[in-house]
Amino acid sequence: MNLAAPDNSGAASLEAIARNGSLLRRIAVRIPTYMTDLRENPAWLPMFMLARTMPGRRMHWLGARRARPLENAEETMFASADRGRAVQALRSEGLFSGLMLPRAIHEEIAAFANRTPCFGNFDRRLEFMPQEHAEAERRFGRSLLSGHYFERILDCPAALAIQKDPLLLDIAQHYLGGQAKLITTRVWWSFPTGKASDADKNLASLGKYHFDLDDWRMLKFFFYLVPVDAGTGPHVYVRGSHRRRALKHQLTLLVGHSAEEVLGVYGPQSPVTLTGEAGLGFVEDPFGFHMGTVPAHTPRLMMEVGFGVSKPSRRRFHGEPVIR
Ligand SMILES: O=C(O)CCC(=O)C(=O)O
Repeated sequence: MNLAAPDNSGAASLEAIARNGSLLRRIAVRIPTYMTDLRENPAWLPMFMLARTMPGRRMHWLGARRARPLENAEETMFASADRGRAVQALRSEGLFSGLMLPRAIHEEIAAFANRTPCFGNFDRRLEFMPQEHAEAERRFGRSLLSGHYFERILDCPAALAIQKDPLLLDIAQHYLGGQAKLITTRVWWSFPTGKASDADKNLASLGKYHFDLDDWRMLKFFFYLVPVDAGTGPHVYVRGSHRRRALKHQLTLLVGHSAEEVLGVYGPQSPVTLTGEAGLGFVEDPFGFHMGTVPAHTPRLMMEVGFGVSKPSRRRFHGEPVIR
């Protein structure tokens, strides 16, 4: 696979307009990205138009193939995990929590992250060491809410071990169907910063409920690589929101909606805030509404391994949101 990433210069400002400007402007700035996605995979267009509607999704789920038994299923690092329970919880709630990484694995990734420069706000020009976050904000003259490793994370054997763990593929194939394949692997920091604009937060998927629309059927495994409490920007998932969708949220090009609107549909008890120790993993159907929150005091280091059923997008493999 060619993992060379496209030049992302200006991506942050484009994405900022895309999330905050008028609807027409928001669509207009994304057109080059849409065109690239379309050229790379023409089947992207029907997905983009129809996968947001419940009838479209239901039709697509009918094509889910039976999962094949994995020959190396026993070789998982998640000794006590139960695939059946995970898949059942995903079907009913859209979320399963309680996968625990071995200590040596999450410590190795955290050590890698601490000695490797990351890229701020998805912009390859904003490169800095994570410990030097405050200094980097001064140097670049802007708030840095996220720091991604993009393809650099493939140099970390522990991250590759998670990406290739048979339990993840097994859960993905039993939930999404036998077509399930790896579509993303990313590791990134979310940093506390007093100065983040709404555009920065939107770019980092923080602070606003949204659903993902990168494929017809998707599953995302998230792992915390540092302890995460209420002040470390925990992830939030709205239980049950993967199974039903208000018509107004199907018939719009927007994927982000206010908490008031989302909780108005699913109820105030529906969000789960995921806090826990370093190594905690959870898996979700990202068609359900979810968001990260902005860390109040401690940086959060997190890994995502995503599965889908279509050809993976080269651009999105490590999380890059927009190209020019
Ligand atoms: O940072 C987070 O917890 C949220 C990530 C997210 O929303 C996504 O990957 O779609």
